Amino acid sequence: MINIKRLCARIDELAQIGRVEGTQGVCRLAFTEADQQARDYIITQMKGLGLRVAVDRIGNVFGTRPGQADLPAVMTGSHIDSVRTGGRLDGALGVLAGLEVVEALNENAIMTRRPLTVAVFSNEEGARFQPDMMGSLVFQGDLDLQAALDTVGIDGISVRESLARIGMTGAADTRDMAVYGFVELHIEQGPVLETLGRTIGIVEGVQGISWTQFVVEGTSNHAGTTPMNMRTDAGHVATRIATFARALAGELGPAQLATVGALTLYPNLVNVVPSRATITVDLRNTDDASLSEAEARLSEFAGKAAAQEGASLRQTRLARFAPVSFARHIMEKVEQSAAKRHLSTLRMPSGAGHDAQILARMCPSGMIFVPSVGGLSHNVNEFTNERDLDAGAMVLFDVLYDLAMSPFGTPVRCHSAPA
Ligand code: HGY
Ligand code: MN
Ligand code: MN
Repeated sequence: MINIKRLCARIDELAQIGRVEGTQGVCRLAFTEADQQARDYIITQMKGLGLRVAVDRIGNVFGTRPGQADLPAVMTGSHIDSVRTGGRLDGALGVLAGLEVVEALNENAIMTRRPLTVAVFSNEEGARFQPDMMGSLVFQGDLDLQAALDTVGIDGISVRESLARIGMTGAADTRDMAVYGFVELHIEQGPVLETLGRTIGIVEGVQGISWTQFVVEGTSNHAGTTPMNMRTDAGHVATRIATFARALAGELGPAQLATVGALTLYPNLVNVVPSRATITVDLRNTDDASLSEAEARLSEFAGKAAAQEGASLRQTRLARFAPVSFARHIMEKVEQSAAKRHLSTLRMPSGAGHDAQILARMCPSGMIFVPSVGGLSHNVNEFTNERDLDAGAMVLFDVLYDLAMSPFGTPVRCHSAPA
């Protein structure tokens, strides 16, 4: 049913929007022109497939194919925003494979019992505006729309202002959209499937995520005339925090990850002792208690390092997600489809955050992974070979079809209902 050439053609077309010159990668930071152009491309594709399109006030896009019965829809999808050095598949694969499933159903004149919705969630990456998974959090209900719109990004502009600048004028109120189940196809973004020679990842859940920003305020001074014992060097404090975070991951064992992704100094000049340093630390762990221990130790160390230097310190939690487990019956459907298609599988956790972990708060959710060549992602050279893309899309078709033909299933909580 899946036409892999057609799917790859859409992946190529979408990858032209925000393409990083001279590479296969993309830069489509959330709520930028490129992000909006990508949104417009998907909406055009959805309309071409006969889907009923709704765009909500944070820019989430929902394309719905009607079913025989007016029941809660089965939903698939992902995101089209990217990091600055993004690959062409991160998020895009999940959205475009969802459209491919719709086209395959159209071509074969199959009417599923339940409606099928393909979703594009805004600002999954959280690279420009934190937290990540912002669009799906607003849809699910755990992030207030106005709070999201008021969020100021790393470039000092609010989400509201950015949406106005790109002319994104979604107005649909999707708070009561009931979802029967959510399944997201995504590249693994890590080395595990490739290393073990498996094709399909049966994702058991998503590890916990903690993002913290530290702002250290010291005193700018002359690099040549200021004795070492008379400095309040914000940069020195920040680099100690970075070194501690790395050592902490080593001490807490292989499940603990620590990344310093952003570090800016002010005035950032060769001969000036920095007066301000801004540093972010991304901590992840499959175990929530260990993640909390890592957060506490990092925070304590940062406070001590700043005090020893006579500097002030401001800590801001930019994102915090507890580990999430996916629905057993969806994992089983992924496993059954892969077995029927003689595809090798591996049950595994997700290292990366995904919209599916937010949808899991409101309906049974699951994910399908396909291998990333070299384990590369958040890198313009991100790549998955066509055979694996085809396998992932076929398994997605099977699972969505199975769910969409199901008349039964656990009642889903519309997020506007009490938790
Ligand atoms: O950070 C993440 O894990 C995801 O790519 N937003
Ligand atoms: Mn992603
Ligand atoms: Mn990503």
